[in-house]
Amino acid sequence: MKGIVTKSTGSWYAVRTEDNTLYECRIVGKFRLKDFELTNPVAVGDMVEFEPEGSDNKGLIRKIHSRSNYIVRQSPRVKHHLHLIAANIDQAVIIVTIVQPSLKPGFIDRYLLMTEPHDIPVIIVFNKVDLYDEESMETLQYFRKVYESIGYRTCAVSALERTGIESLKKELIGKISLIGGQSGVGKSSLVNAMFPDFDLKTSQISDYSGKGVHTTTFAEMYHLDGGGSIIDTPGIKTLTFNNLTVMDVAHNFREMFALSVHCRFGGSCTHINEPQCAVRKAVEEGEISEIRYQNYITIIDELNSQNYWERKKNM
Ligand SMILES: Nc1nc2c(ncn2[C@@H]2O[C@H](COP(=O)(O)OP(=O)(O)OP(=O)(O)O)[C@@H](O)[C@H]2O)c(=O)[nH]1
Ligand SMILES: [Mg+2]
Ligand SMILES: [Zn+2]
Repeated sequence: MKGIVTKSTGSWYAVRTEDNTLYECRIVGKFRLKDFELTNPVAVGDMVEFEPEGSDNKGLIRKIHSRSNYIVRQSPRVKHHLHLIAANIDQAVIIVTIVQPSLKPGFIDRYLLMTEPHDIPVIIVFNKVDLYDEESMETLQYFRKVYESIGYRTCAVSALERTGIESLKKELIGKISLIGGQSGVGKSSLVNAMFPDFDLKTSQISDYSGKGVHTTTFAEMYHLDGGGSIIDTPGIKTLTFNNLTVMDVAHNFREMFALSVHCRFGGSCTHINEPQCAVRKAVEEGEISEIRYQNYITIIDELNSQNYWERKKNM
């Protein structure tokens, strides 16, 4: 039988067939992605073939159909494993907020390193605008400009006061959208504001410390009445990238990659200290955002020191 994976807990998977029957499926055997082992071989959004077992809607996944794209991160638990977040999506909606919790420097850029390799369209949503003071509003305008100038859609909303909710909802109908972001930014609240029927669990303001408590623990797909679906995901604390090379990072900061044809070393320039680097020149001249470049450098430094320790260990 054929179905789509709508929930992944790591030990079992909910699979929905075309006639809307839900099966609880297991998987046997090891699956890999490139050279990495996966903590969860099957992702929400995967199309699978499974064999029903017994009579109580249980099943065994036999085959995963090839994916049009996927979002993958370094496993937060096992360093050299990868964790699939979702597959076969039409767009990623990155939810952030300037306050409560405050926006982690570089978080958006790190998230974009998961969507860019597959050219997945992105909407960056700034939530909780009801809480922003004048300074936060300025920060909001600044970030919106940075990301819109390099071609990402952005919007500012409040799940609490329902600001901007209807226009965001329009962007989601008919598409498969991944909803991602730090914990506590209001991912589930926003989904509830747009689609009250889902009634997703959210954390209460009273037990919410400002840090994020991981109210959503598994990725889960919800079907939209008007067509399409959304995938609510657990909050992310940190994103690191031992699955990427320095060049992968360089090629997936889109405005830098676009300029690299003018670098002396072209597509192999890392834009750090090579001579005649068009990217560094553009940063100096204000054409590339200083903050994007700083975040880029931080990620490259992280990878280089990781590689250094790996080499030491293997000597
Ligand atoms: N003031 C304000 N609070 C909000 C808004 N949206 C969400 N919240 C609050 O933020 C807290 C976290 O909301 P959730 O929807 O559970 O956040 P989440 O991103 O799904 O969190 P995880 O599931 O842990 O990743 C809750 O206390 C919400 O009431 C908003 O627009 N304004
Ligand atoms: Mg949630
Ligand atoms: Zn360069």
